[in-house]
Amino acid sequence: MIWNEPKECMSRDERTAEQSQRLKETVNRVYHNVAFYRKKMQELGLEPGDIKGIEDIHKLPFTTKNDLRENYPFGLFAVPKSEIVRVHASSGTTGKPIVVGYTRKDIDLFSEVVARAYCCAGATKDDIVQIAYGYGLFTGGLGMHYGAEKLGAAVVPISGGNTEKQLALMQDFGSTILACTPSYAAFLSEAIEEAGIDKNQLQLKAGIFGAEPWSNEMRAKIEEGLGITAYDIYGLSEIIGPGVSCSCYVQEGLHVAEDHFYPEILDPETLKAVTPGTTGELVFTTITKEGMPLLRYRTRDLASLNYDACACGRTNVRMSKIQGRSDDMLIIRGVNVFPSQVESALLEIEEAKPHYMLIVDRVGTMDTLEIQVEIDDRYFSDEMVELNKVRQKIKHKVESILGISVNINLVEHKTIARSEGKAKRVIDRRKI
Ligand code: DLL
Repeated sequence: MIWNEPKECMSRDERTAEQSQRLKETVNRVYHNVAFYRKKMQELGLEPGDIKGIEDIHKLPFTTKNDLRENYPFGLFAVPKSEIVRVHASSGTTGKPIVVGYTRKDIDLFSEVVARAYCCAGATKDDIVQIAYGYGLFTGGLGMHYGAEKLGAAVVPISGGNTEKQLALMQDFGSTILACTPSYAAFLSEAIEEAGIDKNQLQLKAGIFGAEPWSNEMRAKIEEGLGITAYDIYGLSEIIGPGVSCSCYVQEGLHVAEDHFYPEILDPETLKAVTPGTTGELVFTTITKEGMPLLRYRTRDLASLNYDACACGRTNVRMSKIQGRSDDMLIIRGVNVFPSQVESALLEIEEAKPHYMLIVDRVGTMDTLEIQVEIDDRYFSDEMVELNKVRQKIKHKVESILGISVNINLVEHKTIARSEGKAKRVIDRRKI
């Protein structure tokens, strides 16, 4: 079933006409309501009237994570604060998170695109959806929750973690759809096996997994382990959260909700459009959002677009699975981590030097993060107790900024290799 056939199955001509109209409205809105965009457009000598349709999108300025950071927390909102009904936040490149705001209409549109994703995965109002994405500032839990309610399914808002309870409720309630990160899905499938639960006795039929990169091999493993069909859902807080795109039963790419989020693929170096089908950086313009519309937001995610017809009947463009990033962001246990966040934490600690190395690994299905930190000679000690105090202090600071647990490994000054060019700060040993 298709959730919103008129919107998901439009002809390309209708689509372009609608996108053009919506882009013009958005440009007008941000020009008149967001000082940041007015200034950027003025610097380019652009007025809203210069944007005549979607073909003019390349004239518009870009937006980056840094722009969000500089306008922290509410500087990019395009409506008075009284119109905002919810905020979410996600990791920034330093200590401060980036913040996004939604009007009531934005929440409706968020729920709409997530309902489409559930439908893509074959879910209906008869399903029981177990949501094991984190609830809170992260868009995953609440985003998937509102979408499932819009669909009319029964939601089990268990949030992430607490594996024993996940398994108990999955059996007792007969959950039919599981929504969580792919790594947690893999972890649950192992836990099911270890607990001696027969997967064929579970009612689960599909999973909607995203928020981190995963491969088709991983998909096959999860499908086998849980006895389900697994679907990919993509999104980012800046644009809406989950539901920017999702895969259908054809499993050849993710349909973009392009009546709301207009995608471009650009060469990350030249910022020029690549030839269709080529991998480059995904850039999105929100064309219906009210609270915090963004023009040409550089996601740093690498993917390609495919405009061919899809056997499922939806006509909206498909993006490939995410192939990587054009920056150094890592996703560890579903949480976005920038090496620069670690650096800004260390700079606040007297005993630590800003020389560090992140070592990411996957033990079984669980990501681990070890951080090697050089400490100042003055504080290096033979006393375990003293060193432990320093370690705890660093661990506490880093964990409070990253939001995940880490192992801190203290090393002596000048242990970590210095580089003459771009410092190598990360060793990622995971096989995704
Ligand atoms: O991860 C939103 C989300 C929640 C998507 C639940 C899907 C399910 P952020 O925390 O802002 O938002 O992180 C966004 O996560 O730029 C990608 O790098 C990565 N990402 C999200 N979905 C996928 C996916 C949420 N399906 C960042 N495949 C994005 C690969 C993904 N990477």
